[in-house]
Amino acid sequence: MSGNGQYLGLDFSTQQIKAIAVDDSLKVVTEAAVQFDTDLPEFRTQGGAHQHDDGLTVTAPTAMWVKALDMLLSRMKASGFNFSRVKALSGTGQQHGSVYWKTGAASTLQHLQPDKTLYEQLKDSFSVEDSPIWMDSSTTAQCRQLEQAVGGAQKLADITGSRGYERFTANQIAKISQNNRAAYDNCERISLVSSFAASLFLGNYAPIDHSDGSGMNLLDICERKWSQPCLQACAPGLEEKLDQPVPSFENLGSISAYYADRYGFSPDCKVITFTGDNSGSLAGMRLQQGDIAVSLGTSDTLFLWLQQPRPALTGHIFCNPVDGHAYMALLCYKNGSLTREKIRDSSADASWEKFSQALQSTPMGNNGNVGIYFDVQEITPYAVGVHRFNSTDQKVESFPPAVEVRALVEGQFLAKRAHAEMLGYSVGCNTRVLATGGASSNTSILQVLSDVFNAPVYILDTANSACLGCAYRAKHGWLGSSKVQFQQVVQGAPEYKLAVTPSPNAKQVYDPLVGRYKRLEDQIAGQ
Ligand code: ADP
Ligand code: XUL
Repeated sequence: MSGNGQYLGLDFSTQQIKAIAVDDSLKVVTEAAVQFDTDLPEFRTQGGAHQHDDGLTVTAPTAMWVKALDMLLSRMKASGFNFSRVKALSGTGQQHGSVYWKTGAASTLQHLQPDKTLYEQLKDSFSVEDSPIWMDSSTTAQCRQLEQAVGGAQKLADITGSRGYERFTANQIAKISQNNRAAYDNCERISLVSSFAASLFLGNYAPIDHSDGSGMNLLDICERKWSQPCLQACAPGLEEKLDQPVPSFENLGSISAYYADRYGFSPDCKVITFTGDNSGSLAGMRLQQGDIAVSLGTSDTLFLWLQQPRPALTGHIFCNPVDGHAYMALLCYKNGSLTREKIRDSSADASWEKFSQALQSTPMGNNGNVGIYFDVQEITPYAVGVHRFNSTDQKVESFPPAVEVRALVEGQFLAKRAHAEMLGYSVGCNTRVLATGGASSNTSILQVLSDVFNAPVYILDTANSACLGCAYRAKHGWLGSSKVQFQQVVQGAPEYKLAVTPSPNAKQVYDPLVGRYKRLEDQIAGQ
């Protein structure tokens, strides 16, 4: 599997686009990025997005993403990157966002002229100029309509892996079809951000992949086909505008001649199906069955590899991006690092060191004291507020500082375990917890994580795991997904580091606490 070829991963994320190239041994050889707000100020985005006055609608200019790609590739060329060595490329996009290609745009894509930028040629190719993105929460009415049409929220989750969520694409498409019918009718193809980005490289419409397609409330995740009842409830003539979804590792064919002529790519460079950013991260973190990945960044996310999905009213099940028979679960928490910072400031003199000492000086299980700290409206579950309970489940107003710190961190990890178990996950003897994100540098926090899951915690230095994962996926797709498994392809990638192992008796303390935490959470979420 060695040689002198390279593989390129692209990431079309919320605030920037990035590229990472790896060589045949999966060593990173080049990184490049374009920041939307600062590199493309003419689009007037904040954090890559336009926040609308209703406080709910959030969009991003589609043509900005096109211009960003021109800039990214020009920068790489100017820095001397040799595109001719790239054997295959793949990529990710922020999930759920959608692109509306105007009637006739396919022809423009198929006849890209190398003496012009992509932006010059494609800027007028979209019937909706600003794409709805994942931060949007303006489609509650459409969510309820869709749930009702298929027989309720749990039924929609059983089919598509998630109940109706505002940011999910079906609800965004339904809103456009209801409120802006001319734009809907004048659109010949709807892409996700990921398949839109793949289309730019392919010079033709790229299909939506099963994994990112699972974030739409439209894909039947067991059949891996569009769900007819969901399509029909969403908007007229939708299947034609989506075309059929494909496995996330499919080789889509050679790159458009535009890139060979303009940047010196090999005409044989293959485009491997693009997917969602969380799916890309699963690949970048090289998650295996039994592993659990916890990202402790601005918000906390958790991914799982699942063999058997069990969709619930919280959390999401997606088709697995690297194995066509498996699934992944995703849980998203808004109250992550910012909440830990708040308690650090109020109970540990604004010092991570004191925060860590508080965790070390308090016992596992916190003498029965449990806390739920949702400073902002939480996604998992949909609840808000700070709630403290003593060992007899009585609500209390405050905890001593060290108890407060432990209650916060234990509560955050008990919540993750409880919700992961609801989605079909169970801690086994081979379970590894893979931690990443800013707070994974704190060993005391990792010790609580390890104890709550009764599993060793490993750390990864993968700030760009989604982008890197797509460089790995490009190699997998190029070698042929039917010939080699993804896990074999990434065998040589940099290893994880063991950070902590569970304390003796952790299982006895936390197994019963998970159920108790869930009961308390249900109590506050039902209020
Ligand atoms: P992003 O999601 O924006 O990529 P990062 O993964 O970089 O965020 O994480 C940033 C967060 O890491 C900060 O908000 C901070 O609270 C947290 N962090 C940094 N150092 C520590 C530490 N020693 N202990 C706990 N949390 C930390
Ligand atoms: C996942 C989600 C975000 C986006 C942007 O459901 O909405 O993680 O993918 O990163």
